[in-house]
Amino acid sequence: MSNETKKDIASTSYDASQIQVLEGLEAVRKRPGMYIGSTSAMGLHHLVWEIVDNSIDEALAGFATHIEVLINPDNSITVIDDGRGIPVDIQEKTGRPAVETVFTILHAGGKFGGGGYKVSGGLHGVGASVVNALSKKLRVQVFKNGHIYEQSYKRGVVEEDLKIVGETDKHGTRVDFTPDPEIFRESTVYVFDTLNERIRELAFLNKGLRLSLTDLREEEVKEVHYHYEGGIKEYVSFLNKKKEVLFPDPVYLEGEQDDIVVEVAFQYTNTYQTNLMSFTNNIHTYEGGTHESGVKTALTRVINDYAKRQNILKENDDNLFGEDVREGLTLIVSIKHPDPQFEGQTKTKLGNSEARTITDRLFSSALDRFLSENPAIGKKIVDKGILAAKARMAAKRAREVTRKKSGLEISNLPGKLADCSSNDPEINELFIVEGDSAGGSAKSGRSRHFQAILPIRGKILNVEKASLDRILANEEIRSLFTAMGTGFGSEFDVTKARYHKVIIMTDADVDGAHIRTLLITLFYRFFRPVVESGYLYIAQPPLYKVKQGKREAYLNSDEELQELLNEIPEMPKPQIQRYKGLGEMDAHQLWETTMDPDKRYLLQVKVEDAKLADETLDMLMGDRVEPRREFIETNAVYADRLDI
Ligand code: TTJ
Repeated sequence: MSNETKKDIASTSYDASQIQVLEGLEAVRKRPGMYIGSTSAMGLHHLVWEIVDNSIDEALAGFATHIEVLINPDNSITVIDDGRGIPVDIQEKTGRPAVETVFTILHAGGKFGGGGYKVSGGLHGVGASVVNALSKKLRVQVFKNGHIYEQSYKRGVVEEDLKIVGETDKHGTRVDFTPDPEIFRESTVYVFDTLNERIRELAFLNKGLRLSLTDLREEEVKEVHYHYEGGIKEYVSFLNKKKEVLFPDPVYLEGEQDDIVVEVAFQYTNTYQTNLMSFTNNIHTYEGGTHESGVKTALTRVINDYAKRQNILKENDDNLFGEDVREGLTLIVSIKHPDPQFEGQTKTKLGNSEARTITDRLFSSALDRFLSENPAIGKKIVDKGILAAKARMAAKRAREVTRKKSGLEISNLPGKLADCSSNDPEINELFIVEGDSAGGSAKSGRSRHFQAILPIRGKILNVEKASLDRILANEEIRSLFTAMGTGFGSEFDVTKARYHKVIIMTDADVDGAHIRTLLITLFYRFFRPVVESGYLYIAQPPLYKVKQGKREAYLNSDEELQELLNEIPEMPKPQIQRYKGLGEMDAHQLWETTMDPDKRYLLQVKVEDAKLADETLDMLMGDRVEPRREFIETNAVYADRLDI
């Protein structure tokens, strides 16, 4: 081939790749959402993960051991790793340095090095060129072969050729980028906590890897370092930190087959909740998938086999269900797969069928060995599963009874319920009232047509501590379930709700607040769709009544009272009555101040509020005394108006 022809080919391919670059850039900047999900705060943070994922890949390949992320004072981001450094040699196909291609050609991310586990092939997995296109400025430095190579870009466009700017004995890659405010119009301000949480998770998921985050925006520099030799085993301990555990050390196992690495860590708590998380190549597979179902099947099978072998379950006993052996379980399964297939609504469900077989096999044999070697723990786990099975069967019986009795016939409704006469859930309201005397006032004060009253007595069962069968045996709770008409557990149906406003009406004191927290938790746990539909409310009974001559007013807070007292004349002397409980109001007062839709003020309970109540209760009523005492000590001043 003549020299001239060679040059021709080179320049042709150069032009071609230039066109490819510009077209790619334009596509990304025109529809950024297609590449990074959105241009909101989510998309802004996504840029960091696109870059960090490349360093994680280099760590998974066994070369990088440290990854540093900096939030600079101007909200630009720096990511540094100590890997091999992105290749700088000229590629035959493009005639450009490989590193330039990484930052300018769409989807070029995974092409170098081949093989290995690529995080950057995952969720969005669009690579560094997208970050580059969406950055006002980006600079890459490669520390390699004794040199520091550097190239800069503006909105994805190369400024000048890759050049050597210094000498070094280090190896690694550093990227500095400033998100483009023309793209991220909502905000270009990074949130420390958002970055921090994912970086900590990445440290848990990649044992031995050192990750740090430094926030240089404030005078007082914030810096966190993560390094977990135990990986997901430490993650499980972290998740169970505030819970009482069945055995002190989480079980951890690791195995590899056909280039698929499987890690599982688990530990039982004495709660009734299950916390099972799965990951594939560091991506949280929220929708589960084959690795998750492999673990679940194995867990159920191995525990049942063990229970029968040890004669804890008798030959003819029913097997424990999956849900039984998962009660109280905190488990993480994390796999690394060279070619993951993500499916499902949000592409967070693993589809590879071989992942099921491998996870099942590896986990089965490890769990089997663990149980054989630790019979005392094995017994505890089986016993807990048997209790859960009993609760499940009790719940089923209870459900059958409620089903038989269900329907909207008044005769089947709980005796204590004073139902309304309307059959229209849209206008119907259920007041859950603490105490019989307040219940009495509410019954006589209400508008019978659309307002129903359910009085409950004392402190209802704490649903956090109680097991399912006790919850269902509790009379107060059963009447609530029946009154609501929604059914229970897997048969729950929010469209059957008999009231679209459920109003918790308790005293404005600490006990009232506690009962309210319990009720909200109950709804959060067992009627969550009711909360999600916005049907749950809190009544606001007044704290004070002020009377001056013939005029009177009801006030809901100390501030309102003070305001009123400042406004009205000093004479005649106003009479101030402080309501300690609903019982102190007569039927008419209760209607006027708290129940009359025209005058009352209701607080709608949002799912986040309910979640908070749930967590508060978890802490206040859980087994561990220490956090509870801390809470009460630090909140002692507010105890009088402990609120949610
Ligand atoms: C690929 O295979 C040959 C040796 O280098 C491998 C590589 O590309 N390693 C690598 C890339 N380490 N770190 C990166 C990287 C780091 C950042 C911060 C950003 C990007 C896009 C890549």
